[in-house]
Amino acid sequence: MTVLSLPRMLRAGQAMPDHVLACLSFGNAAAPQLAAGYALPLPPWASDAASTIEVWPASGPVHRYESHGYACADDGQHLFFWRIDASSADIERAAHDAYRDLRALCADSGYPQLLRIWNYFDGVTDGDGDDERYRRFCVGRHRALAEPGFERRLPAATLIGTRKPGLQLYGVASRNAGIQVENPRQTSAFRYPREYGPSSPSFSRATRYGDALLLSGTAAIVGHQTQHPHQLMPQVDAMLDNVRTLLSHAEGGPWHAQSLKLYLRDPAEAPQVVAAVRDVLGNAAPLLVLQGEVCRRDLCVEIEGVFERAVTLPVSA
Ligand code: 3EB
Repeated sequence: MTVLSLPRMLRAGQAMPDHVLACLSFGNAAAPQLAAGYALPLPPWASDAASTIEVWPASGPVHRYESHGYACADDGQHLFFWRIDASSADIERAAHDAYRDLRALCADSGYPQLLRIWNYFDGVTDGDGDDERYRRFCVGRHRALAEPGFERRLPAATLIGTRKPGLQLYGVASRNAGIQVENPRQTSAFRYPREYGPSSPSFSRATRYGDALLLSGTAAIVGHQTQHPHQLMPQVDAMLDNVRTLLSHAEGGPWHAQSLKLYLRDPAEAPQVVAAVRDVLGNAAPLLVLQGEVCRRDLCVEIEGVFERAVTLPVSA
């Protein structure tokens, strides 16, 4: 098993790794101009967060190229891919084409295993009933991915609404498969019932890969139902219960948080939410708070994270 160098949050001035697959900055004009740098339209909450970048270290020299409409970076072990579709007006089509091209990219590049994917686009909950943009996105994504057995190898994912138009998609693929993890407290998203749209959302709750557990965007959904609609702090508790359940259910633990991202509709609410997250997941991991919309109107908050297998230190005599 090759080891994935986990993404790290770096503050301005902190040393960069020698080789880098990608650097992500978050909605801030002041972000350093970096090679392999990508900007996400997600305003960070605090000024220290504004100078934070997410760095994906590479295991060695990086090959950069464009293929199938994606900007690609690979180090021989893992492939980082990135794409912006400026036109997201027909979001079903944009999603279909982006995922169709991603499948072709993964197959052709020798990195057939999708581990983790992030999806960001505007107006996620605009439109009513089956015309809602999130539901149209799910239809397009499902149409591009569906084939026998695909629900047993879905990547972990995040999907968040932005205010900037366009579909932005990035993630990482590998040569070796990860292990799909579902949450016993939640209906698998790919089995959500018809009331949530014509096609179910194609993602897993987490991917376990070597010493890493890549946790998908997790909200206050138990079974398939939103808990405490529109109520922030009760949703935070339900969301953290979901995370706790998944962490204890995923084999190979105990797992500890390595980096966390929290998405809030209203970042002014961050302090109390951050305190609740710290109570459950500890103080050690960097936690980035970003402004974004969860894909159900009644959901206020979502969390994602990278977790690592706890290392047992040898006891010195
Ligand atoms: C949920 O559990 C909340 O459609 O890719 C979280 C992560 C959510 C990913 C996606 C949706 C997605 O249904 C929303």
